[in-house]
Amino acid sequence: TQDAPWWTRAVVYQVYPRSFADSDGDGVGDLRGILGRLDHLAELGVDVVWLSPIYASPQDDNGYDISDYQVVDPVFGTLEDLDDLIAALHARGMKLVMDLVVNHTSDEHPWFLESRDPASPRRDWYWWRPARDGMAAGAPGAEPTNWGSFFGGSVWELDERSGEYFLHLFSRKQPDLNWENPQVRNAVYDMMRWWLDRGVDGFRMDVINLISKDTTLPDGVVTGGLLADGSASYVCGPRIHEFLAEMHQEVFAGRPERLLTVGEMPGVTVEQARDFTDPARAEVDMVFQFEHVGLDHGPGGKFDVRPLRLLDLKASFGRWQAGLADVGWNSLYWDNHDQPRIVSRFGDDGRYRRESATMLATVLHLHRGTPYVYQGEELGMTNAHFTRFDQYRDIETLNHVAVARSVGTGSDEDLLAGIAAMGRDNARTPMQWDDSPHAGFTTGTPWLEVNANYPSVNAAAERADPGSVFHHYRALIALRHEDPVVALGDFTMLLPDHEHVYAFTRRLGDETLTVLGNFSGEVQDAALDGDLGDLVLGNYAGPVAPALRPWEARVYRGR
Ligand code: ISL
Repeated sequence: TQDAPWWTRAVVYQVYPRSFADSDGDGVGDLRGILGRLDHLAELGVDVVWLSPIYASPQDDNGYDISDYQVVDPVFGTLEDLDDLIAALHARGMKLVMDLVVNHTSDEHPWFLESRDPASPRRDWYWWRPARDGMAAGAPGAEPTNWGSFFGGSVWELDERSGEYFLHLFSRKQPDLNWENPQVRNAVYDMMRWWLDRGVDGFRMDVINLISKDTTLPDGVVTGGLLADGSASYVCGPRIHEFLAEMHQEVFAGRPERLLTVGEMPGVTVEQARDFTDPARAEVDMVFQFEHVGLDHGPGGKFDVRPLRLLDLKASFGRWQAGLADVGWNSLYWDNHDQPRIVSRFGDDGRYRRESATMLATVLHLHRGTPYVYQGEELGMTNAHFTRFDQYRDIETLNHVAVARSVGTGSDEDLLAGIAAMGRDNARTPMQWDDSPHAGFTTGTPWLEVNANYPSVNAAAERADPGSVFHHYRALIALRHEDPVVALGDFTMLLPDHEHVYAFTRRLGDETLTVLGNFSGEVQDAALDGDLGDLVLGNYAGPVAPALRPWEARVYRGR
């Protein structure tokens, strides 16, 4: 167990800089704001900070549309601020992982601006295609393929200048880079080496399994509506393993320090993830998979919400634990800047907010894999509970509403219910530091409304209460640091058919941890045979009852 990589014992904390802490009163979080809050992270005990994009950007998708990879956007500060952040984290024994967004750039990146000229040597750096055979550019249905984009509408945008279309899997301001071109790949690798030389400790790679496309660009099958799902042509495309192995070789191999790489991979299967994270193949250390965050999506997609069935969650996590048991490694997450708040989603953000948030944390963190905590999750922050369209800012949500209205599906009431449950702004409301105006996030006007519950749900209150969500996260992180069974023990699912209780063991040598979580607001019997040992962690005070109380979590250690 001594030679297992350091990140098996580590917990990563994601900072979404726009919403973390604002030092200059412009209503948008910034790097100096983060620097002022490092005590919070140190007290929590996390090992790594993953910083969402702070690069120069028109902010069409809050920084996931980059116009210069080597410049810090003035809204977040300066390169000097970032150097200071790296140094301050390192001084406290923490690492910094940067977001790497290289499936696409901004349409305002100089590479794309040059590429718009058909005679430019950079023309081939993006995916330019003429209108469909025999059709006039701009005519309805003349797009080179019938694929729909992640953010609504076609993936193709016509550029009047050349009369050709460019591909964008996300917004029209996020043109896809052409990874077939070796110059593109080398430019990306140069940029990555430049950041590593500056002292960053790894990368979280945005939609990295979408970078290789089927170059024949075939139409997809239209199932409902006008546009098709083109994902078969770009999810884990033909050259994806080759590109990631090349990146590893060019950027990471031979570096003296052991870095951390995590690939965000929508649509990845467990079999594919095993290959991506097999150390012998040297591609990435771990991936973010999406199965468990799709379990409450209906046939109409993410905004067509249905209740979670616990058996589906167990089946899914169980397969990932088994599939990556001997080869590869899991990442573990409930929340990030794209997902609704877990306590509102799979827990109870009212009466049992504290209990359900701590139960969900316990179950997740004690799986085998590296846990990720998204800012505010450690406080039990909830969904925004917005009631009006004009409270939302996210491009995905706004485009979804526009598309639904243009095709006339759904009442306003249904639309509001869908985005209130699933919209990405739920995760993006400002961090709740204390009960002062705007939750202590800013002295100005926050770019997105602060959650109305900040007077009671905030970091100051959580830190002052030993039974809080915050102190439970601290205890879970400390347990991972202290007890090797958490990092490296084998996983066995128990009670796979119980509809409300999640139960499993972790075993290493002669030690066994047994974890129980009640996924309901009712008392549940979870009869497990034998002596489970000592209770090492729970989320209820006082004597242990025979049955599990609402949203109760227990961790036993036996030998
Ligand atoms: O949240 C989603 C929409 O339902 C996902 O499809 C999300 O767009 C996908 O996980 C990719 O996310 C990443 O790339 C996007 C960016 O908008 C997200 O914030 C980022 O995490 C494009 O760069």
